[in-house]
Amino acid sequence: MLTFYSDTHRLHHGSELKDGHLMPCFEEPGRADTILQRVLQSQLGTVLPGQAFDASCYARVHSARYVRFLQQAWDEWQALGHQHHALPLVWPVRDLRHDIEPQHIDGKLGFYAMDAGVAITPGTWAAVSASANLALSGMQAVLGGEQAAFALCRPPGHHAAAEYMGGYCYLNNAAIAAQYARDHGAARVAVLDIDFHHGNGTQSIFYQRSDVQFISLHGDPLVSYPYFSGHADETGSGDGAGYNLNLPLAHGTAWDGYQVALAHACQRLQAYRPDVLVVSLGVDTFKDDPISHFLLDSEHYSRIGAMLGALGLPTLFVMEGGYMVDAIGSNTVNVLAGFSGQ
Ligand code: SP5
Ligand code: ZN
Repeated sequence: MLTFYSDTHRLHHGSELKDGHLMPCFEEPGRADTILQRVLQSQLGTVLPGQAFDASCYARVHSARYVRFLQQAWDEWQALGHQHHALPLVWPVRDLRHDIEPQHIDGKLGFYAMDAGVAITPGTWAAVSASANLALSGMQAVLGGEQAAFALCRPPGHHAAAEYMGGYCYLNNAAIAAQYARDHGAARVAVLDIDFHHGNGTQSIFYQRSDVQFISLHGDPLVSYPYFSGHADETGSGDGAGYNLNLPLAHGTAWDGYQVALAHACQRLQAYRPDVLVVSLGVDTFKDDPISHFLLDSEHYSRIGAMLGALGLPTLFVMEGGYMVDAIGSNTVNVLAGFSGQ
């Protein structure tokens, strides 16, 4: 399996609120470093740098003004004399106006963010665009005939929707890759999201479409981030009715419960008969993950990989979350090796 990786991720490490304190984000550069190290140690295959893509590829799933905001936010923030990271602090909830884009950067940050886990730093745009380019490079390889590819994306993407960032995510790498497949010959694309957190951004982007199926296994939003998305009754609307499947699971879910849900997801994927599968691969379902609440063990990641491999679909894996840094390299590679029958 080809892996796509770029060092540019190092330019981004944000800050977030944790239990009322501003702290360096759990989503940090060491994550990608450990995963890369494990990929290199294993017999997985070649690691490639990926190539540049035009920002118009991102604007197939994000709005043009949102992409422009991401590109310009640091400069606007810095122009006010700020040196620390930019963070949103006011949000247009419920009956507040969200039909007018504010001019002031403080307003724009809240307008384009769902939470305070998405700091803008000097290197954020470079890192998020490089991350999306890895997903696009991986998809290009799969469309070119590779059975599978792994985009070692950092920052992750699945919480980012058409017009907002959130949960460490800025550009939705998986959605951008899925759309690229649609634009280059695939009639139907499925996205399976196995990160612990609901992939609200990916769901939102494809919610009204039948050409991209979205399936997610995640912590029940009644008790898990992102709290406001991911319930089982979200099944798609309009043309997309029936093409969105959420499988929320209780805190404390271990392999026995997890594998039943994953088998159900696999059945639905098979019934859809996609030309390409995109897997939003988060390994924050691990028992020792510091911010999540499932109880999977390292061996279970091999079994997840084997179940996905049995689908026999051209597959792009896109890295999402996973914060127990010592374990995420082996857990991630276990999925990929399990998929490849190793
Ligand atoms: C890509 C991804 O995995 N994003 C996750 C973003 C989660 N952000 C909020 C997490 C809040 C968890 N608080 C847990 C406190 C643990 N003591
Ligand atoms: Zn996650």
